[in-house]
Amino acid sequence: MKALLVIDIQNDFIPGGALAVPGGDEIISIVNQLQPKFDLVVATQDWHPAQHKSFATQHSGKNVFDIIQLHGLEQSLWPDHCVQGTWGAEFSQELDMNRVEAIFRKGTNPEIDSYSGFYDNGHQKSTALADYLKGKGVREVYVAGLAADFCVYFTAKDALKEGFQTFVIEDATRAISPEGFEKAKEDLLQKGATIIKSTVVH
Ligand code: VGL
Ligand code: ZN
Repeated sequence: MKALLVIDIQNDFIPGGALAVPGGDEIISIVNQLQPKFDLVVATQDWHPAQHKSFATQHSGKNVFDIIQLHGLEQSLWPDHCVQGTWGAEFSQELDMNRVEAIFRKGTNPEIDSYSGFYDNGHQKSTALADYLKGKGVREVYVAGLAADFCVYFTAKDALKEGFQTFVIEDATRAISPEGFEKAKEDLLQKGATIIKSTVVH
């Protein structure tokens, strides 16, 4: 059983959104074409309360992209994004949601960020995604979506930790920082992931 994890293809992460990933819109048709090739498709949705502590606006004197310590963890500060119930938090209109069996929301605790679809950044609480996939008999997980150097990277890392054979579909993701993604890829390869192109998925 192989599953496609569609990570955070939300308005705020595509051009026109609050935390736009360059070229983020270019992956959507690829993700749509990939979906029928999988036994199971699930999506994640970054879903922050308005006062989320990953927002620079919640820290006086701090700027977007500053790095702070938050409850003992390094935290990059972001523009307000993916606020629950707003347009920016909605999935892109271009994304085909018909085959998506479940949506896992993350980043709902205002005190801690959650890049991975599986766990928060402190690995304290699970979203139940791992159990869900295991319950469906999934052994192979393919990761696509946004952003390559944050939520896709952390999701793939946790997928490996959970024992899934893990693939990152390189042309079905885009990075906030291309250099950041190069480092992320090295780390994922070293941990046992496979980086592939969408053309080899059948
Ligand atoms: C993400 C930064 C903040 C992502 C989410 O989806 O990669 N990045 N929140
Ligand atoms: Zn976020």
